Amino acid sequence: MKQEKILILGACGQIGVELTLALRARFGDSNVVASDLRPEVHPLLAGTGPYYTVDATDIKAVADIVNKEKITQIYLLAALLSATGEKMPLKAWDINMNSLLQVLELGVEQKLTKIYWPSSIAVFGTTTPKQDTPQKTVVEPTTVYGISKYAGELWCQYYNRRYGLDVRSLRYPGLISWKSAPGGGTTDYAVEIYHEALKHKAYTSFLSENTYLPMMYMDDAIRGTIELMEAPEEQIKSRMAYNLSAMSFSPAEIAASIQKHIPDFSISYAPDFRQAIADSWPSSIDDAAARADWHWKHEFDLEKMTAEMLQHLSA
Ligand code: NAD
Ligand code: AKB
Repeated sequence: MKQEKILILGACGQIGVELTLALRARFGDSNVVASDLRPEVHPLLAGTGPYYTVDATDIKAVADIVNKEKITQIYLLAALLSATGEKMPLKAWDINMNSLLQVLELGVEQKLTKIYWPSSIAVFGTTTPKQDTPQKTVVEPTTVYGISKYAGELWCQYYNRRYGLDVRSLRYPGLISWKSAPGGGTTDYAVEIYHEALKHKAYTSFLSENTYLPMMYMDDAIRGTIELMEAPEEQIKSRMAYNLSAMSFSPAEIAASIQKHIPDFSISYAPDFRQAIADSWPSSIDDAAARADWHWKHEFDLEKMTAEMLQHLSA
């Protein structure tokens, strides 16, 4: 069997760092080429394998790496997330859409075996059922980020139907990690709170007390991504992104779980522009299709995640 060689675009971000390390452990360091817009590789990736500085929207530069490194699969993670996207909507559209369209074209031209591109719960909007949001439902995103993700899902489905390109996608919830920092999303509070709890025993949340959002620990997200990518092709019945779920909690609930370890931790609330984004998203997600089609199963709930986050961040 031909050795697969993976290119990751956006490898220095919150997901990219951990996904690059996990894929390198699985396929060998030299078979996973990391790249990002950042001139310097992320410290956790330094010395672990090849790294290129490249703009994911510069298709010629990306194609040059694909040819030079004999790349067979691309994981496209470069994007502007929900909160940053609202500050610069046209730039977010440009980065999120053009990188995807060009990678899809490259996939066809270069006969890539697989492409991974993540979507988000941000595809859903205020007209979507809020609890246990189904895989297929009303989809009217209100943020530029959500619009780009939904349009992207349709493009992925189009390239699969029209050209047979094996492109796979997940609608991640908010991801919580200790190795790498989040990059400008609405769910970032659920990472910041652990850092502040350990440093200052206090946190001011930019989302209100009872704002419930779907969330997931990074270990589950990385395992789910690899399982999706390794599932036999006939199991992938949706070429729109799969809903993916693990837990749902509010700022008050994550604070209560931290107080079990740090009893004098206190939380206060000062909602900002991100509250409106959170209010437009589901509170919980129904991921029955992922569980049935390729046997997705999460491992971390809020209590298990809090124990791990505090242990790793205080080590
Ligand atoms: P991040 O912001 O932490 O990382 C994105 C990386 O892309 C950064 O290192 C940035 O330097 C890089 N980048 C930005 N523009 C680029 C460009 N033009 N060319 C090359 N690199 C560029 O984001 P993340 O959280 O790691 O997200 C990765 C993907 O997963 C994104 O598509 C995001 O929408 C999706 N996603 C993330 C979450 C989450 O909670 N982290 C949830 C849902 C979906
Ligand atoms: C964000 O908050 O923008 C991301 C996401 C849920 O897509 N974490």
